[in-house]
Amino acid sequence: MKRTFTAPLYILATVLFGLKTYIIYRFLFNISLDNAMQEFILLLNPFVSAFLAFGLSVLFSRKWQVRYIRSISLVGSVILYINLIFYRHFSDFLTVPVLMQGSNAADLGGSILSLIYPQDILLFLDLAIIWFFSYRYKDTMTVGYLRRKKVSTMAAIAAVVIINIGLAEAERPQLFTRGFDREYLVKNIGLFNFHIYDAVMQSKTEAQRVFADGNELPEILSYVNEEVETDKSAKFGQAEGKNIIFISLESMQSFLINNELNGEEVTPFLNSLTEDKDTYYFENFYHQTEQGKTSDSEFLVENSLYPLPRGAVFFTHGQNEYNGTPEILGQHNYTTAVFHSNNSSFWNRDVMYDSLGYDTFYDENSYDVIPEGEDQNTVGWGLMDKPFFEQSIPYLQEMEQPYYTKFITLTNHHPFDLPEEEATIDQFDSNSQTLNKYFQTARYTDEAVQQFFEQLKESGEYEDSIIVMMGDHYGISEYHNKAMSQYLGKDITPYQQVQNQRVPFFIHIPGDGNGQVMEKVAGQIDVKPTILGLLGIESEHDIQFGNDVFAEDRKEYIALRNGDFISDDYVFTNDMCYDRLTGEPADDKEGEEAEISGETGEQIESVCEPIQEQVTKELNYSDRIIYGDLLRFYDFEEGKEKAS
Ligand code: GP9
Ligand code: MN
Repeated sequence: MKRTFTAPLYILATVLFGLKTYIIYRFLFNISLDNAMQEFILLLNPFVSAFLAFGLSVLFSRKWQVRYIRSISLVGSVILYINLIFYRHFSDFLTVPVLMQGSNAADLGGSILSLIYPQDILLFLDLAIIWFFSYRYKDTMTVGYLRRKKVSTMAAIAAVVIINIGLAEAERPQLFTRGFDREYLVKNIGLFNFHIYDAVMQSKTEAQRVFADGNELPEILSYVNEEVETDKSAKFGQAEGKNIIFISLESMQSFLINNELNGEEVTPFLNSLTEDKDTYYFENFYHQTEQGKTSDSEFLVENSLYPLPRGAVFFTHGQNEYNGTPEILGQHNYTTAVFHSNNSSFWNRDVMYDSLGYDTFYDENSYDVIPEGEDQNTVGWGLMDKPFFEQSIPYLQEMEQPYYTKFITLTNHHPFDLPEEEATIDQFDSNSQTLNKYFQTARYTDEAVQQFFEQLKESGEYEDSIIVMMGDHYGISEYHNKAMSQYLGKDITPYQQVQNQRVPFFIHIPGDGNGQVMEKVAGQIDVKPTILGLLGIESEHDIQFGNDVFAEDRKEYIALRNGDFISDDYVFTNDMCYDRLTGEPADDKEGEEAEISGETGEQIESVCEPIQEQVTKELNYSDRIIYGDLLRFYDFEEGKEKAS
């Protein structure tokens, strides 16, 4: 006798798909769970989302129920899987703006393949079962529902959604208004509802530009003047008229500097600079990037504005009005150029570099790139750093001085592949291939930079130049924390995770003589005012959120894009305040009197609170400038709103 199944198809789909989603959240994403309630919400929301999606099928005729359930389970599985691949690389979830950068994903090539595992096929098991049942038992598992049943199912859906959101709000107040941490959103409302939220945010963002006018500027201007602006530093104008050679060190993190692997220095050349008399090395310098990675770091460096909480500002607002360093220096008779051997459209650079005021972009067409054969000079993403620098020198020599140039390296990029004969240090030995290989490519870039210094000297470009070098963002994401903990010999606590966001920052001034290791807290937002300060260019009319790193009266904190921050005294992350130097919780005040704020008379819950408020305000001002394209209403000469 043929077996029959009478359970509704949508219930089967809800259970199987919900279970799969939960397994992915719990075991394949690295979502931090701090208490039992968070565990419960994470378990609940996959089933709520699945019920919401599949439950709607009761509204349809039997034929359409089957079609609808098949399509939803297919689309849902694909969305989950794409997110998983993305997550394996970025430890982050997709957003609409990132999706629109599909061209970038296509260029990931080898990177993507290394993120797909054979056993992933198991993640489509539920889909196979749902489809099988939908063919085999569609007669018994679907019914034309009566009106009463339709209404009660909709009511049940509404009820579970409200319970889910209610619990999430209780666990995480202002979840939706603050919303800038994607992990919290996914953890609380699930990936699919997060995507809906993200799409709504996107349309809101687009509307913002249309409705913006200059009225918002005065408030922002007075904030910048009162809270950000510093006096001139002692080094103001010290390098007047010099060339600037800025080198973006792909994925270089500070933990490599002055550190060893099997008793060998990882980056001997960069290490030697930390002791060099002409070099200032900043050991507490943080990257502040988000989803736009390298391009976000470029945005910070050129504008001293924050990149966006979602997507890459290079893409989403590439045609805004800016007042970037290249444009300013162009007005001071500088020639400006970027050197980077990749597609000019990657990260929308061709468009954005125009908006920033660059004269020339030497992209991959300017280089002799040999992808295969005996003379092959590429790996992974393209031209290797050594030939890249070598081939750049003649262009540099041709340029009219003074110049402002930016070199973007590439070899030390995920998945950190390197031809065997180029490797001059062993791999690390851990469960993470990524971290294991990272040391070799980092060493390669170190050698490439050393070689570039020599070539600059030989070609006569060195003497009159200042060389600024900066890591663009992390190379080793949270996903590899187990291996990182093995290498660093300590637990990766939330505090340590923030400390791992330090990237090296060097300012090399030939002939300076006072070079030293600088302990002060600084970040990518500070690069523009620092360079302009050294060159002696007044920036009092600029709208920017960073400070000259050499100024005495600097702001006391660096804001990360997710609202975390590092101040002189504290590290704030995951809603916890830590002592910056010891990593111990800073609010452990048991038995002590709670502090009372002098300003509001209210009880201060955390010593981090005042800076936290300031950080939120500042990130918000920066976002408003970008979303509203507000600089189009600003007169940089006069330092005030344009007369309309
Ligand atoms: C691409 C290169 C790398 O041109 O800058 O980009 P990333 O993936 O690091 O943002
Ligand atoms: Mn990068």
